[in-house]
Amino acid sequence: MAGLSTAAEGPPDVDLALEQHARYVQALRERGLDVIQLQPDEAHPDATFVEDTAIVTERGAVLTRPGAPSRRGEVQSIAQCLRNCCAQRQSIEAPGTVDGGDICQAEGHFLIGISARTNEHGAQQLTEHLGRWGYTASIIDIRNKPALLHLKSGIAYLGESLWVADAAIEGELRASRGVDRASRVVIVPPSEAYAANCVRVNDAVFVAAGYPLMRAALEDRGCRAVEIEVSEFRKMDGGLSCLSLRF
Ligand code: CIR
Repeated sequence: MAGLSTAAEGPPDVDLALEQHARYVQALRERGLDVIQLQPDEAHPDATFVEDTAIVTERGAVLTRPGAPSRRGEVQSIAQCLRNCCAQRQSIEAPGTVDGGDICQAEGHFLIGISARTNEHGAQQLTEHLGRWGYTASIIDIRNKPALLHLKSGIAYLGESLWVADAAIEGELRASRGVDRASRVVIVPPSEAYAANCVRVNDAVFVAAGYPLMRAALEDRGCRAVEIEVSEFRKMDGGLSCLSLRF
């Protein structure tokens, strides 16, 4: 695989990655989701991280313009696919850039991370599109947190005012509009920072396998934690949320 990576963990084992992906898809189905699987896209080695190409809401979808030029061609196939699922579609236009990994929805509010991938123009355009559909949005600047590729590398919203946050970003999260005082925040142990990228899927929370402290912390909060192996995607800086667009 020739995708983008800063992980310095060596190249992924492609056969194992395919196995892990198949198990991820199976786990989504077991939680009651219908899954549309796209064909492999040989020209775009990061295309498996579909989350970055669109923001899909109940009221419409925004196709992104990914911050990494090598990923911009991924959007076309997602646009094609979403044509059948979302009547309302908008797009981020140059000079705006947005990666879906920087967008965290919490009920009717969206947190938008300004990062190396998502810029202010993109955030502004996205805020306007979402606003037309009745959603609010606010910004968290993570450019001074190089360990976080995307906002959702460091935070997750699990519903019912329950959040997960990397210690490095907890303060910014708590200060954000959309995060009320009643919110509960699970702080991710620094040794398990990668596991901050977890995902609520109906009655379960998917958490990366191999992070026992995070799993226990989620279970302490009453979550049904389901461990998913994503070691080969971690090598490409990807995580659980990046591998699907859920709506
Ligand atoms: C990239 O650098 O764009 C990919 N190798 C990883 C993208 C991961 N996506 C995400 O966290 N939403």
